[in-house]
Amino acid sequence: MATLKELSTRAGKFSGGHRLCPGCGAGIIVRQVLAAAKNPVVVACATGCLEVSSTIYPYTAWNTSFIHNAFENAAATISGVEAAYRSLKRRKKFGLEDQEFDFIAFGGDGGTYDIGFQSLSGAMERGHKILYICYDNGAYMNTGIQRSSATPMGANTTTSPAGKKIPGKTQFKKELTDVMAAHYIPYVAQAAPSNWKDLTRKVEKALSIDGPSFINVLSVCPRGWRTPEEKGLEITRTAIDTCFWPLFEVENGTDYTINYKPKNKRPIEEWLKPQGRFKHLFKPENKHLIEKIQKHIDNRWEMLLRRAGEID
Ligand SMILES: Cc1ncc(C[n+]2csc(CCOP(=O)(O)OP(=O)(O)O)c2C)c(N)n1
Ligand code: SF4
Repeated sequence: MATLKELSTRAGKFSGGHRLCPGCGAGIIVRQVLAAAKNPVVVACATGCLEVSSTIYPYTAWNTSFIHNAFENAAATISGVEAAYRSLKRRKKFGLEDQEFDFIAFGGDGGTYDIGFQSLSGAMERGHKILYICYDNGAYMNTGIQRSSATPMGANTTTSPAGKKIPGKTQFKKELTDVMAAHYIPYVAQAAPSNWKDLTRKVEKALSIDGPSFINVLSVCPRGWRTPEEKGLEITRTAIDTCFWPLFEVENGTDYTINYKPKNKRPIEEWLKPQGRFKHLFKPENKHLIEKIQKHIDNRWEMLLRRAGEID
């Protein structure tokens, strides 16, 4: 793994001065991901908070090549760029035969789990040498906190408003990391910026593979989660310690590894409590929902442990 010194020299690929909210996870994730890339990077970015806040004309926070495309096709765009690069390299055009690039797409959960899913699935299945990073903040934050298929059960969003009719979102979150593993691509992982060494190692591994890779990264959104802006990484750690967001990787679709096993798995209340979007769950009439969420988390954690061969 690159040393801290090396990482710090590469950190300038995404500069400060962008207009993401204070405490937003997306900027922290992009800096960590780009620092882990040792080659020049070509980025494609789906519409969303990351893109609109970092590319306000005539300014840009990206010291990389950068393509903004439609909301739904970051993966298609970056796979086209990669294919064009391979073709030019083969034909020895523009001196590209001596130059390596890393091709990375970024998308929020709306642009990845939902609207960009078909282009992501297609690009992965075709086998391009690209890395897709989803920064998952669990809602369409940029357009006003609408629920996505990544929104956790019980979350209060503008399209799953907690009130008399419903107690927040009624469905469990789609587990996209597992869905991506089911593409049987070389490398899929789940990570978080609080565990930066783990994230850095995963990005390095993904970029070293001659084929497609996908990393799903938990991204705090103080505005949508209704959390204090300085508490982001602490809350992210709680997601990992409660097993709401396990850190794991999957090679070639079947080879699961758990990268972090909490010594004492914390109760899911500790993840829900600090977030205003789950406030209503702590009313007596919603107690059963917390129990339901806990059961779901426990089952899922057990399933992961089983897949990783940690239990029978
Ligand atoms: C096809 C299409 N539908 C809707 C929009 C409007 N839109 C722009 S950003 C956005 C939300 C993005 O959410 P997400 O991908 O989760 O990223 P975040 O804003 O949370 O970072 C939406 C709905 C659009 N640009 N294109
Ligand atoms: S709304 Fe959320 S995701 Fe968007 S910039 Fe602000 S903190 Fe980041």
